[in-house]
Amino acid sequence: MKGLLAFVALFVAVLAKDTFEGHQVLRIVAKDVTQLPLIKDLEQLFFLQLDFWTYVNNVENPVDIRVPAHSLQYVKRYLETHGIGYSVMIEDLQAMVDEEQEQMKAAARSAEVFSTDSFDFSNYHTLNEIYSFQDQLVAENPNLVSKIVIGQSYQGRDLNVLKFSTGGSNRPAIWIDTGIHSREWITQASSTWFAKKIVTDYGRDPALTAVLNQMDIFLEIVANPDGFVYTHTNNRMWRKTRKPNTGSSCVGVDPNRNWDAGFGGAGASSSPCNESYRGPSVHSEPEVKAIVDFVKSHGNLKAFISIHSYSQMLLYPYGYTYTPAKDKAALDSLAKTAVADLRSLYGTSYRYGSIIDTIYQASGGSIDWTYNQGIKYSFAFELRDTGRYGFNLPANQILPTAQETWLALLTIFSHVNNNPY
Ligand code: 0X9
Ligand code: ZN
Repeated sequence: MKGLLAFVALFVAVLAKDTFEGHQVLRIVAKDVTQLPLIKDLEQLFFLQLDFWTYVNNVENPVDIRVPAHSLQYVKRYLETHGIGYSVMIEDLQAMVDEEQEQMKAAARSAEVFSTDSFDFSNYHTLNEIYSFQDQLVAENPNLVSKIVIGQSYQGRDLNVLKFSTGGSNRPAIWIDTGIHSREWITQASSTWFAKKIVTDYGRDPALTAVLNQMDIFLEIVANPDGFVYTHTNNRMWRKTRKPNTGSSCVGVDPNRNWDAGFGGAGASSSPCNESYRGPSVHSEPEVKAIVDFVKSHGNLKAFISIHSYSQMLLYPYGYTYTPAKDKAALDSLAKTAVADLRSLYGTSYRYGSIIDTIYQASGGSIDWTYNQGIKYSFAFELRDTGRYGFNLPANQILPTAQETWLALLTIFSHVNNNPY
């Protein structure tokens, strides 16, 4: 009976999986500001079912849009008619998703992780595998790592945070979250590697050791577990939470527009069907509220780093306002050093600056809120790549991405540790 049920469940899951057959990702480059509203108008044409991977904000940044097969002709003709330049970034999205699935299947794996030494860091993993990895890491390193459950997701999954601590009580601390946007798979994958790196290098790498001798590190590898599970079972391109919206058939809130920092302002949507839907009220999403409560009750976080993908950027506040952060000069110079260190490994180049100047206006974002709470070193990363693969970064780039990002993280950690405030 159990076997039959499992079979039926699998069958339903397979049937329900969204396909991206015939979908292309177009990269649109506005040649002047007059073209921006024309591109923005596409957002309002709901029948096109466009998925904006980057948003319309300024002329410097291209706009990447996933266009379903049935809308391709319309969109291309629209752009051509208005003289707006574009290129096909991803020719066949489903082919990329299939390739990713094949690689996941080909890799030897087990849902239960028996040793973190044999964990396959160069492959993508399911939620269960990552959660099992976390428990095993704690079991192997009880004096350094513990697991804290900061709350439950909308669907009732534990929101797990790994705490790396060498002692003391309520030491100054660094927060890192990954995967708040569930489809950004390279972030959860890199984060899993960071967790192992910390236990491996403590006591060996002088820079990390100095940091951990005075500070704690909190790492939330899967900040949006419901969304993450959904990317595996139903829709690889799912970004938001999985909470239903009253009065709409569209599900989910953008957990990076839901924070109490310029909430509801420009750079977020009030429409539940939009990928940047801000939600019904501030901190309406349990995944966000759990972090808010943790940050407040901890009270001694000195750095807050939220890791996203893609576009290769290191960003600092603000995203909701053009008013420069009062620590802009300090943040800018630290970002500059961090991206230089990142680049030193494989030559990967990152842009850096405030969110609003560098990427686009975004209101209700996490690091704006933490910065306003007094956490001076609030940063957001956008990891690899710059659009060739977008959210479907091939698994063979996990290790290099994690390794180069680690260099930037260590630079930030050390700076924070050496510059108490
Ligand atoms: O739009 C976003 O939320 C981020 N880009 S993404 O493609 N990963 O969705 C950029 C905003 C960065 N701001 C904060 N993290 N606060
Ligand atoms: Zn993101």
